[in-house]
Amino acid sequence: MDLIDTVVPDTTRNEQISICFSEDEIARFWRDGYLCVRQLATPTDVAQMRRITDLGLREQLGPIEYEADLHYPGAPKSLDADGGRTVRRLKQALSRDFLFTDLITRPQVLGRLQQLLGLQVICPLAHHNCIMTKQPQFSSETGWHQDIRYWSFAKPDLVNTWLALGREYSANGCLQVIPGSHRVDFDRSRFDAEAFFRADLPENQPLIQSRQYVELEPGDVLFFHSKTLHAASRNTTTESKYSAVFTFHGGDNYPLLNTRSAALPSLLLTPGR
Ligand SMILES: O=C(O)CCC(=O)C(=O)O
Repeated sequence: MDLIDTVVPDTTRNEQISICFSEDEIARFWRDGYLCVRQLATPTDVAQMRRITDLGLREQLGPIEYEADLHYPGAPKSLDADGGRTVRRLKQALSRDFLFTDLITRPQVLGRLQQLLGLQVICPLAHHNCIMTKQPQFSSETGWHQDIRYWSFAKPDLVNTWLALGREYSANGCLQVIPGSHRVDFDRSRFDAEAFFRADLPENQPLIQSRQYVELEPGDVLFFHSKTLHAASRNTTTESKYSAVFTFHGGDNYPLLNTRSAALPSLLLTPGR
């Protein structure tokens, strides 16, 4: 197995990034349910995270979620089928290298999360905390959903960060989001049995047509609310797409006992460097 080089933090670029959102950016986040910050991670961060990802994929270092586990459209039918070992997520990213903790506790990230969630920011290890991979041949299509559908918290107010480790654009399955959808109180009937927002319902069409493709460059971070409807298509290019994804909530929120959200501990974030 390869050893990964010790990380030498490179702050040359991201120190130029402000440590907080402007008032206008905060207003836009709450209006739209998402906001991108460009170049929040440095090229050195991105290169090192890609090395960690390559190693995890090459050595199949668990815990791993395979495309075949989820049966989304386009996924291999089973782990034994052609492409059955196509990885969807390298889980527990925070345990794979300290660099991920370093990144989320930097003032440029933690400061922004505090503006959205309050002074105490908590990162549940049970959700996201992964490197998502979208591989050309066997990637799948993720239908419209709110992340809160998977989770059980006292309040549905969590914020995700999605860090691009390469270019993300429509052909390789970048995220698509529906602005303002986190503010809508949807009737349950607008979702299917698996809590996907139904693309076949006429009443859902206006919202789906208002979708925005979130194009990202390496090092860009998308902040989005756990109720923001989002989806992604397959990767139709010849290159894999990698993104490091984490979720956070404030100190006034907590996972409900005996649920998957409480199955692992959480990290209370304190400022790093
Ligand atoms: O990249 C994708 O397919 C979307 C992933 C996603 O939204 C999720 O797993 O919650």
